[in-house]
Amino acid sequence: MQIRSDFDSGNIEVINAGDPGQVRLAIRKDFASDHFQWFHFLAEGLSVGQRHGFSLTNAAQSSYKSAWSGYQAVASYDGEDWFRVPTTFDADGLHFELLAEHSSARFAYFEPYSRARHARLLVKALALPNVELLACGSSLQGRELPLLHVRGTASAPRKIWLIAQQHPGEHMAEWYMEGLIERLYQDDEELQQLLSKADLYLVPHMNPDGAFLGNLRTNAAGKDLNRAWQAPSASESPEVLFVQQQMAAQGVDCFLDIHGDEEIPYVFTAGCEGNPGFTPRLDALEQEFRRRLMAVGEFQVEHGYPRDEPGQANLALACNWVGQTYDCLAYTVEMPFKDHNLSPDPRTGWNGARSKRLARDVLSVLAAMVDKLR
Ligand code: GEM
Ligand code: ZN
Repeated sequence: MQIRSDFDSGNIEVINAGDPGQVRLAIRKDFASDHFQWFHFLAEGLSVGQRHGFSLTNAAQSSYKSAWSGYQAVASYDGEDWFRVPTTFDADGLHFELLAEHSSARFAYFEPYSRARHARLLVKALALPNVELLACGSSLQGRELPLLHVRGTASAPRKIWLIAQQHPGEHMAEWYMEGLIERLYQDDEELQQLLSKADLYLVPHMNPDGAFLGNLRTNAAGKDLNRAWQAPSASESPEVLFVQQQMAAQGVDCFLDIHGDEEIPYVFTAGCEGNPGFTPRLDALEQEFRRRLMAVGEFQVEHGYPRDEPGQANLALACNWVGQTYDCLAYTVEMPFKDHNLSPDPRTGWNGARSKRLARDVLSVLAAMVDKLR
């Protein structure tokens, strides 16, 4: 059996692949960082009809080690259809198995969103008559950082920003952006309502270097971009610096930062309740957003991060920094690496398709709230 990870978002180290029933592997650390959790590899030379077992032997030392409990790895024979495989976790690592139906299979922490698919998504977006490439930043390793502008019809539009995948291993985030861009093709009544009052500013991927390198959390300088918003730098976090410069030039009336969460098996949001500038107006907007999203999509408010105490928010996080700086509705949207346990799908768990559907539902909520953003 051959194990490979020399490709876009690949991450694995082979310890011993001699026994196909017990292949011993390890997750490589993020580039220039001690974080690790994301994995993605290709196993070739499988014996069809035979059980193959894999162990990530260092999983118990990973960044979010408690998140492996209740988690199932994903596998795919064709790179398109991804499904969950029987998985257990103990002190010796994360163990998963596959009764092979083909001679090769990919395994990953979540359904990967590839650079090639990102390129196709941009072409699809820019084919729309009201979408332009407003600006293009550059990552540390020189990968493009496109900022798309979806022009509405208002003469003085509200400006709604969405950025995705600051944390490169959270691949559900660009799946979400694909769902949003595909919705723009539908041009339905809700979308017309939204675009009659607002323009959209989209950064489909904030951390292309980290994703290509197979990182979970950091960019090519080993920086967590979602801790860089108070003091971004050209040398260590140019991705954040670029977006802040564009925000200053365009303005912001609403902001969504799209992420994935390793631990909590639900879709949820984290808001700006701890910001010094948090007001009853923003609190009411946050509550209405959550109420409306619960009514239309896979979302809940019972499970999530602990709320920040008043004035105690970490303004180095994108959501808090943008909410404070622009006095606007700002949310971190979290999708699970596991499943949304209110509507579980045993075959796939949470996946790309459900991430895309969530984006459509959030657009419906924004359409209903656009008049209240200011
Ligand atoms: C999280 S955002 C954490 C927000 N926490 C509170 N209490 N508002 C991060 O960056 O750690 C997003 C993520 O990693 O997915
Ligand atoms: Zn994240």
